[in-house]
Amino acid sequence: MKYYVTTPIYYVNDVPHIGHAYTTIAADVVARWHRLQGHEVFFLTGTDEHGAKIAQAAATHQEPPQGYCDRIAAQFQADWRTLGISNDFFIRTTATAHQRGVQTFLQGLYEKQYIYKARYTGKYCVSCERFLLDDELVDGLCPDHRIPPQEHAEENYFFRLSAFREPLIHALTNDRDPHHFTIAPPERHHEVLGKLKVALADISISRASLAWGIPIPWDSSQTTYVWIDALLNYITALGYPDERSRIDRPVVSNVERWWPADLHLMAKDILWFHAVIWPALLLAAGLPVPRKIFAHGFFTVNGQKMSKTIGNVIRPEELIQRFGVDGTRYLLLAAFPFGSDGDFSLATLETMYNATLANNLGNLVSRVATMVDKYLQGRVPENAAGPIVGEVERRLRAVGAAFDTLKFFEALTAISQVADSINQYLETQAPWRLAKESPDRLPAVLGDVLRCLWLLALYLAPIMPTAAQTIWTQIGEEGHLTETAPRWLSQPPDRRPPPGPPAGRIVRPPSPLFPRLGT
Ligand code: ME8
Repeated sequence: MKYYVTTPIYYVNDVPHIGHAYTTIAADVVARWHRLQGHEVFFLTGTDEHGAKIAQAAATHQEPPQGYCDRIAAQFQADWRTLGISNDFFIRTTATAHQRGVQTFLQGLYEKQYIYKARYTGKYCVSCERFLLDDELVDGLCPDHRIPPQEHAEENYFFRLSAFREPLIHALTNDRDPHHFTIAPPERHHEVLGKLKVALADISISRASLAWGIPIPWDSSQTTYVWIDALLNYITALGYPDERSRIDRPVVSNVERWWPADLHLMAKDILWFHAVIWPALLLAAGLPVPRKIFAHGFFTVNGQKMSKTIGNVIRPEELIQRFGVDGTRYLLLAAFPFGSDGDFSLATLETMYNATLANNLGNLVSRVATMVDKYLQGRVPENAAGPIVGEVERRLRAVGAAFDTLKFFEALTAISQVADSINQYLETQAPWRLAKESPDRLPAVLGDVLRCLWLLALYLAPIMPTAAQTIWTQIGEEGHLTETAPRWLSQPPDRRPPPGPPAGRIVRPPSPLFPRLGT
């Protein structure tokens, strides 16, 4: 099975913050979860580098636009490396190959007469990079950015988006439509469908007065509207239009191999572009539409929208310094259900870190390693596989199902409850008492717990790859978890070998996985 997952490509008007990290970590979890099951994955992220907003940011920094974009794009790449993001490619919209792909795509639509020229007057919000309708304005201001939109009146090229209203409604509501696709969570599907049913107007796809963009191929006095340029990244990253493979049949091009995307992930702010404009562009070009579009919620920080003006923008490195990379990945996804809006405060993240990571999970791993070291001379005992192992495996299978449906919060809650149960099992079995009263029962109890930790590490790996590998090695496994896991997970549950490290392996003395935070 193959799986193509994307994040939005982020604007380089500022350095990455935890809003960008949130979606990128979620996409990384999905990518890692699929790889863990032995699927072939293409995971794409990148940066959106054209348009008025970026031109302004470069001017503010007194840098040439390309140099400015290079600097910020490098920052995104560095942050994603630090956060353990396993993207297979990083697309930048100022790359020559992307620009060529955009021009080929637009030329195709122009030749099919999906593009026409008209005069346009409208109110443009540079921060949104879109035109706002009069009824969207609040006191004459953009509702999101609280700034007055700029009046625009110019000749532009338009895309016949209105022609796709019926086909899109049909594709969304009929699963037998060859272009069927889904929008999740369901409330987002209803929201898009509701709006589509009201009306769908053509959209301007070029700018006459903005130089920082991709020239329209048949009229170099205009540049491509940044959103059209940006959406096309999802196919130009695959090498669209793949001239070589057209000559080279039967070689399968990367576009044929990976397109359509299985999942476009984003927050709800940019759903309309992905759920309506993007599929319409693809339909017009005769290309398949993405299979699923998932729009998660928007979060605030201490109850306020993150903004430079308020000064409450949190950078990923601030969380990493406090909670480590794995802690940050865990906490961002464990704080509230994926798909809902939420709020972060450093104080609640700290409480959660100490309770679930330091006290529960970290402590569990370290006490098991200590006991195996002390009572069994550090050796993994023969397989006993008591009922707790089957129980933990069954509960963790539900975690897999939660990953499949992007229910990260539910997955992490379940993992934490499993860790709780294993801790309770240790309390009731009390190996420290067995050591005195019936030492012959010790191997079975501790062996079971080791097997449970093996399972826990496996299901934790998409979220906390480093901690999972540390647990894996600590309980006596050799090699890399990501190499063993696909062989195990890809088999039907009733045919899998028993979980756990082989008997006789050495369990290493504990090192703290998640050091407790001082108050
Ligand atoms: O919109 N809560 O880029 P962008 C949750 N370039 N997610 C958040 C967030 C928050 N507070 N803040 C940001 C663009 N995000 C375009 C996209 S794609 C073809 C072009 C995340 O830099 C979330 O994924 O404004 C949101 O959709 C995205 O950042 C917007 O990033």
